[in-house]
Amino acid sequence: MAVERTLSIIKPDATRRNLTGKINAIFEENGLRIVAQKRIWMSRAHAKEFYKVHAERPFYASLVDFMCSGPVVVQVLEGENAVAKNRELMGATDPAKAAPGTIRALFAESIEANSVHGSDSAENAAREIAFFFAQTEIVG
Ligand code: IDP
Ligand code: MG
Repeated sequence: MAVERTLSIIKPDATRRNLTGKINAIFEENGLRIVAQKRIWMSRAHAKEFYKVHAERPFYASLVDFMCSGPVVVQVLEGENAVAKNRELMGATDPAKAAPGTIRALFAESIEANSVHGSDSAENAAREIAFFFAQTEIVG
């Protein structure tokens, strides 16, 4: 295993319900360190660009609207196997299928408003971190 970084987003459904601290506690209790974090309100252009891999999917327009519906907290998490570890802590995309105790099982409102985003590969993590953060904004 190696120390990795991954990009996490606490989505608008979770910031609206003041869940940032509870979600961050789950990361920290499970060995992921928050090495950069900021609260932003994504523009439509940014949301469309960030999720462009899903541009042909039927849920794309609604997903873009949702991601712009309120503030989000974007963060860089660091730790052993951080990409896979974060995906494990998040749980399945559909909260109905997420394992008990995972962030989505605990907090998600729906398959769309599912509280968190996490990069799905080391390659995408690097791309997504660069999308949101300058090198000088990340500790270490
Ligand atoms: P992931 O976030 O677990 O990696 P993806 O398949 O990459 O899931 O989908 C990106 C995001 O799009 C999901 O987190 C969720 O917000 C939304 N989404 C995915 N599938 C659906 C769907 O079937 N209906 C509505 N929204 C969806
Ligand atoms: Mg994904």
